[in-house]
Amino acid sequence: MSTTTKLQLWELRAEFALRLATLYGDEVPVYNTLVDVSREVNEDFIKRNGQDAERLGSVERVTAERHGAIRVGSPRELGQVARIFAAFGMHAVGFYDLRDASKSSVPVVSTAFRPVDPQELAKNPFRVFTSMLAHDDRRFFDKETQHQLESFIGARTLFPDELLALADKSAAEGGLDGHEAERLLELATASFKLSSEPVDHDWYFKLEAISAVAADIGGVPSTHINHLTPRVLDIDDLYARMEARGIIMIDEIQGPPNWEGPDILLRQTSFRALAEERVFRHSDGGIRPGSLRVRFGEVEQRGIALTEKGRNLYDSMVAEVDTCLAASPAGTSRAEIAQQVWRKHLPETEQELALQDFAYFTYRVAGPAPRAESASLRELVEAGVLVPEPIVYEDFLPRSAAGIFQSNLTDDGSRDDAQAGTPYDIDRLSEVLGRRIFDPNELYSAQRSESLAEAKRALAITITDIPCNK
Ligand code: OOG
Ligand code: NI
Repeated sequence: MSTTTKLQLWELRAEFALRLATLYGDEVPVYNTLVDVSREVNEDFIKRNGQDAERLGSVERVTAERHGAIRVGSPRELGQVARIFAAFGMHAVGFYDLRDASKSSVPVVSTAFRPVDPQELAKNPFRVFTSMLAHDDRRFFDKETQHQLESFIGARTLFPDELLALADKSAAEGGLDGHEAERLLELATASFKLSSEPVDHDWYFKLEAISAVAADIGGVPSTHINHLTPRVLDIDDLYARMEARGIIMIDEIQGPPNWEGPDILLRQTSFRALAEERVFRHSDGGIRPGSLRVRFGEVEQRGIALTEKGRNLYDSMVAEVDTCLAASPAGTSRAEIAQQVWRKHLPETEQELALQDFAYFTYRVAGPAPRAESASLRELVEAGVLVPEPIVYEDFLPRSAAGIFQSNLTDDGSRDDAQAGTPYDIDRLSEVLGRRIFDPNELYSAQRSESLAEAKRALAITITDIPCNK
């Protein structure tokens, strides 16, 4: 890397994603298989679908696209993570409470760090789902364990001061010069490498009995990249090809079903990675090798972002699928029921998703303005004057996230629901971070409003029913 040119935030982000991929591929070789198969799936999809294949993102973007996941132990650590990601132009978006989204013991609250600007997303959309252990939640941890967690986590250093200082500089100056950029990338990547330091055996397994996720976060001296997820254009095809290679996937694809209408939100599936060797320190003072199986492979297919109205519909459809499935004979496939529910409620075309305000679109001017002072959005779209272009869902789904956490646990752990949980929401987590967490719907909705305002100006017309809800 040249030492004179300044690297912009997006260039640093793209390079960071690449370096983490190399690191993760070395640590978890099956990840490389996943990436190879994803590439094959995408190439074949593009051959089959031509131009249409790029409707939800350019081939370049989708091929390079990854999300990672990390887990940290305290507000202090989460605050540091926010500083590091800001160095790569990634900001906290959305709040996910996985404590209530899962029946087993997943004592974390989460956000995702990602670019927020559409141009930045187009350049490189790297995002990292980031969870913080809710060590003060009595449903999971008694007072003694809480204090032990606080002192264990309080005593470790995940991120060196040099990294934090470089990160602040990059965020403040919109990038770094070659030499400093190299150092930032080196230190940031190394912070997410699996540590070879011995793990305290008794402490780790005490936590694991409560929650494997808690042990993975608070039972080890450092953090690590937990998975890295490529994006595919056809996740059913990916699923079949991975199984054909003998890789056992979780039972189902999470999120919306495969159906003939538009893809919405996010579909994901995963598989457990192999056991990894770790060194344990035992109570007799001995240091002996053992293994842990905490990391995994995940893949995703992204669809269109839903408005609040669309999201409410989605949530009610998911509930309907659950009810139907519970009332169906054993062995009935969820996917089949979901398809039926989708066909019953969801518009089958992008145009109707847009016009009924279920999903977010931008609007491209494609024809001359009508000879009228005003027209409705429907009239303009039906006349081909405006063409809706889908806005891709850039975020996550709490139920799928909980499912991914859960499917990779060996057991449910323990929780005591008679206790009150610590109240966390987007505002409280923003305070922890020391910066505001963006509301994803505000971002999508602003993108839509801007494009409609531009269309209005270009056509010099009043659009009578501009959607303004989130
Ligand atoms: C994060 C799980 C959530 C997703 O894609 O929904 C996630 C974790 O395992 O730490 O990555
Ligand atoms: Ni994930």
